[in-house]
Amino acid sequence: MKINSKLVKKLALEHGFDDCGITNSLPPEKDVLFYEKWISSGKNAGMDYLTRNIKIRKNPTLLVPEAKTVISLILSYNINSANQKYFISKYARGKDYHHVMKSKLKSFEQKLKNLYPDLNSRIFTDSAPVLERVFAREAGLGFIGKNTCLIHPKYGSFIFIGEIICDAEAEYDQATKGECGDCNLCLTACPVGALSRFGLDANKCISYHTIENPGEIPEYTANKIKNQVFGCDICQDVCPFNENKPISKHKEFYDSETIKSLNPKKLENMTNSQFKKHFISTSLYRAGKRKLVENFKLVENKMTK
Ligand code: B12
Ligand code: SF4
Ligand code: SF4
Repeated sequence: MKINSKLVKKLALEHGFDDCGITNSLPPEKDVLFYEKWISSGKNAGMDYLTRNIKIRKNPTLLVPEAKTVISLILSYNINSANQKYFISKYARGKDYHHVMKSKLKSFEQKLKNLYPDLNSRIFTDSAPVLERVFAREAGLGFIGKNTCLIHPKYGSFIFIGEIICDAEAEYDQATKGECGDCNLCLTACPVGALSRFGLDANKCISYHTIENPGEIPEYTANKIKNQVFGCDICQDVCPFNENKPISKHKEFYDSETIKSLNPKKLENMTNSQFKKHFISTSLYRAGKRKLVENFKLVENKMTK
């Protein structure tokens, strides 16, 4: 079976995605090698899940039988929001993108299934062993910068990636050719020196330690944290490719009252069930109340020094 790529891309834009590109489901060897080297040098820090399922990352037919095609889709979250006293990464100021992206992918997949009833497919965003940035680049949705982010020519890097992997054939897009050139702004701006030509070293990264690391933040990184309670956007904020980009049309990602009014006292006084009620629809919920309280303590200590 073959899907009509032009039609699928047109339907994706009509469905509200900001862009769509289509590529074959085998990731290039150079990217697989890069990934394996990244893992073997320990740059994944405590994210053990990244060391598992490497076979699947290399070969998506283990996720979707007979997989041939990746339909890669993006949503911009370039929101117009002033930084606050306690910094929360832009990606987490509105609704949890996993929910927003998944529901959009699901309804779009259904549209495709109505059009192609024999299509066998699955949707993914963030949570599966899929090399999402690589497929998006191969699908012509942008290049991968030295900050390791996918940079879309129209929307910049404040974008989420999702994909539909399916067993149909298609006309494929050309991979994006752009690059950073001589620019090194993100490398020099990163307060912990986590970026290099070997990728991002999560052992140092503020984003990793304030979001994903369930344990104590090591001294080296803790010393460099200023007001970052959850995540870090420095290597994207300094990027010239993010200047003058259109504001996201997806209101779900705009600042939510819950996040805007968050402060350490309020958080500490919340019961676990209140925390769940207020935060379950946001990306902060996954980190958990205890982790957020610890992060606030660290930041408050810095502010009173
Ligand atoms: C683990 C993870 C993290 C880790 C590690 C990030 C990292 N840079 O590796 C941490 C917690 C730090 C993180 C932070 C963020 N993340 Co994150 N994360 C992931 C996850 C789950 C896996 C990424 C991964 O495999 N990393 C390992 C490296 C080696 O792989 P990679 O980054 O994909 O890079 C590949 C290519 O870029 C290429 N490559 C890169 N450099 C080079 C150089 C050479 C020479 C070659 C040949 C190839 C090459 O090869 C690599 C692997 O094949 C993906 C979802 C997914 N399934 O892909 C989301 C994902 C990458 N994250 C995303 C986002 C939005 C973020 C944050 C902005 C938000 C946040 N969570 O704070 C920050 C951004 C920080 C940053 N500068 O990357 C988006 C990326 C959007 C974009 N524009 O690129 C993703 C795709 C989730 C999604 N579905 O939208 N993340
Ligand atoms: S997210 Fe922050 S700490 Fe991590 S690499 Fe980017 S600038 Fe450095
Ligand atoms: S800041 Fe410069 S080096 Fe870093 S990703 Fe953007 S263009 Fe590339």
